[in-house]
Amino acid sequence: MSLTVSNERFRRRFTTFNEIGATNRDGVNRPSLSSANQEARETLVEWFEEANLDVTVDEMGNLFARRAGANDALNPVLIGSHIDSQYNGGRYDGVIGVLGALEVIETLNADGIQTERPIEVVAWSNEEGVRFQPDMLGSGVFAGEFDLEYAYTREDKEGKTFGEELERIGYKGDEPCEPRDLHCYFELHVEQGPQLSESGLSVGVVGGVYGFVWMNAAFTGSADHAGPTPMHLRHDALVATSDVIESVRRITSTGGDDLVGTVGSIDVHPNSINVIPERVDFTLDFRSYDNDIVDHATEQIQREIEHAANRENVEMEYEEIMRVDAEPFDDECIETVERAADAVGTKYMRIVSGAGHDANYLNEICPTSMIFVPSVDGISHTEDEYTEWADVVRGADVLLHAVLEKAKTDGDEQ
Ligand code: HGY
Ligand code: MN
Ligand code: MN
Repeated sequence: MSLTVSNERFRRRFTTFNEIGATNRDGVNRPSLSSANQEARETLVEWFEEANLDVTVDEMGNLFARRAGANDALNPVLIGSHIDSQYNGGRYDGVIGVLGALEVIETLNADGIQTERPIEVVAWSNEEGVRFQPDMLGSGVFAGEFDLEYAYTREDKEGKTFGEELERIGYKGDEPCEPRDLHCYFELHVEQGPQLSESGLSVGVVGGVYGFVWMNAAFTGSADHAGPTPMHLRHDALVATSDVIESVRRITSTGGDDLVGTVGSIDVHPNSINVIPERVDFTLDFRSYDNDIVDHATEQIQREIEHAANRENVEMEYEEIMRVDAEPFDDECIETVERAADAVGTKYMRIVSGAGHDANYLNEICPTSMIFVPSVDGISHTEDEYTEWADVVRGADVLLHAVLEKAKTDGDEQ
């Protein structure tokens, strides 16, 4: 029987951790840098220290916990994910990747296994991008995609900045947040889509992540009385917005088989039943594994915004807040995950991720791959997100064996 993680210890930690910020519908509410996120960080640091890991906090609040290797000068194997959540999100998204990585360490400790290479567990800041856009901000600064000042000035809807909130919760660390030598990066995560659930398989070996673009857009018309104002005199920001929302479906229906588009957030001002909407702010999210398809959809939606503004004679604004390219993960790391799945004795399928992950950015600075476990009915980013516990444990076992393969060295590798 190959080495396996402790089901009991892992489940106990998962249950305890998800009591933090728990909602009354079995979800969690631990948005980035919230007090619940602070409590989650404190719990994680406590568990890292109990596992005799050397904990560091970097300038973006990314948490690193290091286990020395026999040859500690070698580049580390990095494993982890994120612990910030959606507003009223699921208990598995991100969490199983961080607690699964910690469970790998606990298993090595319990079995007295000394790896050649050091191993580091990471919990990235601000992966979800719901409170502070863009998403994957902590790993993005670490990989050199965004500079620190840009990240610190990102504001939430109440005008609070990322830097202030990081300071407030006490996780604005001194460790530089910048690229450094890593041997490789693995991330265990729930699939958040229907493929594994439909296939009946427990493990997805992730070959890459969709490229995607996020945009903020706004229309400004004229507020006026909903009663006496004749229709031909109106400049209704919400009518222009509804034209654009309708065009998202038109673009995705013709833009490419895997193209998806979403308007997820919309704010209407003054949002009053008998006032013609003066201003509407809304977001756009387009994704595909083909970068040209994402670029084409971006051009099309910009045209739709311009046409809608002209038709309704309102002012328009839009800005691209992030664009990450689809890039295949490292073949060697992918094959390591496949061998690890074989070692665990579980069937798997190759899969591409429609959801963004910190691995998108790690893939730019070191060999990277991911391990997926099924989301029941593909549901995620809601309190109904669910994964069978046996699948979570199997995913952690695959992570354990991928780490064991990569953390030993043959000869003079660095
Ligand atoms: O948007 C995403 O795919 C991720 O949850 N940040
Ligand atoms: Mn996630
Ligand atoms: Mn997510």
